[in-house]
Parts: sequence; C-alpha cells; structure tokens
Amino acid sequence: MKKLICSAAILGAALVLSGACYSGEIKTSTQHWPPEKFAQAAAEIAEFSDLNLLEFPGAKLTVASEVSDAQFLTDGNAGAYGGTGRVAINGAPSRVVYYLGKPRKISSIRLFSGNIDVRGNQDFEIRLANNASAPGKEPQFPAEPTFTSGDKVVGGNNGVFVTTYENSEGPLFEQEYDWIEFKLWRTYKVNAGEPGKAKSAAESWGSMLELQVLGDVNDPSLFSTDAERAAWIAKINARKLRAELAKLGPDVAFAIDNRDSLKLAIDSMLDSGDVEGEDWVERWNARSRRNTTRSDAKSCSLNRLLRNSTKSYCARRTIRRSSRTGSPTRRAAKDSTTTRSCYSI
Ligand SMILES: [Ca+2]
Repeated sequence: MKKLICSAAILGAALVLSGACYSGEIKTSTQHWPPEKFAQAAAEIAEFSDLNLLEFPGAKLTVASEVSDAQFLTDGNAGAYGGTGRVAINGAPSRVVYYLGKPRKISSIRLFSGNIDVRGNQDFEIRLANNASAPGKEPQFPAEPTFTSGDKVVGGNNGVFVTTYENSEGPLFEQEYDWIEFKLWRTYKVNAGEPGKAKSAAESWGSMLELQVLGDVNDPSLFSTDAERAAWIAKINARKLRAELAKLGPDVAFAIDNRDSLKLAIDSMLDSGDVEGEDWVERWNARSRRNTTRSDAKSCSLNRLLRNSTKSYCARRTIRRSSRTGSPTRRAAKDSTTTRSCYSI
C-alpha cells in the first residue's frame, strides 16, 4: 500500500527518517556473501554501478577524512578479496561527502564492505541534503541521520556485506537531493552485534568496497543533454574494458593502474642502449625475421593477386618494423633481407 509520511519515524533498528517526505515503503535489507562467494558479490557491485549517481557528470567527492584510496569507493569494482580495492576507513567516524552535481531523485542507496575478517563489518550513518539555492556549496546536514546502521555493528564478520535502502514503489523520496554524507566508523576488531559508534571497541580500520547512490534508468532527468549521455556511456564502456583486460592477470591489472610504469617498461625494452633491452630486441628480431619473412611473402603474393603495389606494401612493413629495431646497422641488414623476400615472389 502506498503511503505518504512526512514526519520523523523509526522503522526497525536500521532506518531513521528525519523530517523527510516519501511515498511507498522504504525497505532496509542486508546480504552477506561468504569468502567463497566473493565473485558473486563482485558481480552485484558491477551490475548496478552504471547508475551510480556518485559517478555521474557533475558529481564529485568533496570530503574523505581518514579514508584511504577513496577512488575505489565508486569504481564499480569489488577489487581483490582481502587485497587491492579495499578502502580503509580509519575514523571514529570517517566522513565521506559527495556533491551530486544537481538535485536528483535517488532510487536506492547501497553500502558494500568486505574483508577476510571483521574489517568487512559496517557501522555508519547517512545524511541527505538539498542545497540547490547555493549550487556546489556544502550545506549544513541535518542533525539526525537519514539512515543509520543503528547502535550495533552489522556484518558477516568476513566475506562481503551489503546494506540496501530502496523503495518498492519508486524513488526513496519525492524530494530531490544534491548532497550526501556518509559517516563511517572503523570496525576492527568488533564482531557483528556488538556495540558500535561511541560505544564501539574498534581500534583499527574497517574495509569498504563500494558506495552506490543509484538513479532510476527511466528517469528522464538523468542526463541534461545527449552529449552528456554519450560521454557517460563511453566512460562506462571504458571501465568495463579495463575490468576485462585486468582479468588477463595481475601484471596486466597493475600495468593498467600504473601507466607510467607500463610506458617505462616499454621504453626500456625498446632502448638499444640498455643491456637487457638489447637482449630482448635480439630475441624479438630473430623471431620477427622468421615470422615476418613468411608473412610478408604471403602478403606480397596476395597483393600481387590483388594487383596492388607490392613495392609500396613492403616499404610500409619495413618502416613499421624499423621503429622497433635496435642499432642502425642491424636495422639496415634486416630491412634489406625483408625487401628481397618480397621482390622474389
Ligand atoms: Ca570499489
């Protein structure tokens, strides 16, 4: 049944509403994935990240106190279990604030945490605010939290844990919001069910994996222009490609995240003045001579059949390969060999 509530109310231990109007019923749910189900949790994070308003055009992180690697909070990725991708929450509480760029309808809010131990538990408060009268200026957030995990720490004590707030009949609230504040308490070494916040015995950081403030895919105001929509889709596609490439192995994932190191490695391999680079170039040249002589011959033959210019094709191949070779002497010798093979067809 649809309801309209405009006064402070408490629904269970995990939800507090403060002076906010909303239609329908807001549901609070939690889910725990044990360590062996980490991949399922990662898929859940990735599936909904396309609609994360914290990453939409105009949105930005404005405060991240006592938080490490805050960029991982909204990257749509669970990271590695117990490894890279975790965000260390070391405050009591830490404060994380996002500006959404403009007032938006919020469909649901989800907090994902995870680790091999109780660092993956949760102890938090969330506050929403609308400060459209002063765009981009952080408002005074309400004294009472919009949502809270309550007086006790929640979680699964390991694996991945998510708390979700959603409305079965539409957006969480009729009102739009352009600011959201997360207060996150550290959780080590506190088990789920033990006192949180001011009464917490935690002495070390907790581990958040992702914060999602989701929009509705059918909301026509999600994008201001077609160009903005296109830019967002391009950003999402690039992120998915990166995730796919990272699956090739940890070295590839490291290279993607450290492009300066990747460039340095490539330059080193191609640098003829470097001893190791020389060895690599020699090996590459030997393999390249074997492979490209055969492929050039085949290609040149094909080109002749197609009545293309065999000479110009081979010249292009030579130029391309020369840029990878070592000393001018070796380059000239190899080029001449390649050229003869082409003309011998
Ligand atoms: Ca993440």
